[in-house]
Amino acid sequence: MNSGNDIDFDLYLVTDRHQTGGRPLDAVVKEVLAGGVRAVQLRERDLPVREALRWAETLRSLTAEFGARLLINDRVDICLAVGADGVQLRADSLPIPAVRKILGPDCLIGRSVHSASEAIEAERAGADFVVLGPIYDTPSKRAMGKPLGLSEIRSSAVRVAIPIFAIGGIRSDRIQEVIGNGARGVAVISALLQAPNPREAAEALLREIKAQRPAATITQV
Ligand code: 3NM
Repeated sequence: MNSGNDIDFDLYLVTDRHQTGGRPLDAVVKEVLAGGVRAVQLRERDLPVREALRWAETLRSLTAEFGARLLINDRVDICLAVGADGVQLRADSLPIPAVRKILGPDCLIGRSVHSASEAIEAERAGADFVVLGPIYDTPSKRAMGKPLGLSEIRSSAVRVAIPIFAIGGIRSDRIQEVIGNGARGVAVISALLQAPNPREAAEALLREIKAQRPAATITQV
């Protein structure tokens, strides 16, 4: 069973400081937050733990300033140390029930999944939401093989009650179809971090999500 934690965001920024075009990550994240994004995942997987902790502290202050959620990829210890809102778990992370015991009922647990069956498993294990991808081709995930396509969102959405965030190659012109196929929202790296104007890019993505949400229905497979 999941904890029943409400998810209060539709657009989820995932960080990658190598994709900011040389701009400091914190400056770009601040612009994205100013544009209305209410959830950020720290995902700097190539960093030693102490440097990751420093980024977590920086992003904790920034997200707090904007009333936004901060989630930490994989590292439950960093989440606790900086008072983040939750973690984003991978297949090789600690299992969800163990993380729930450590972090308690109120923390957000997101699970990254690559199929409808993994989404079902994540929900059963107690995840609050899943991030499903890669939906489209994306340079950051080519190693993972073929994109899943919209049908995997559809088959997941009819099988799980927790929110699904689509990831992988999401741009504003793709929001309509991912939400139309049952995603609650989207998670992005390049659409925000590579944008020449990250604040405007965030506003545009949020506008598109808001335009689609009232019409969003879950199509039966
Ligand atoms: N996870 P962009 S795809 C971090 O499929 C990540 O689990 C994925 O980057 C998954 O928004 C992905 O630039 C990369 O396509 C997302």
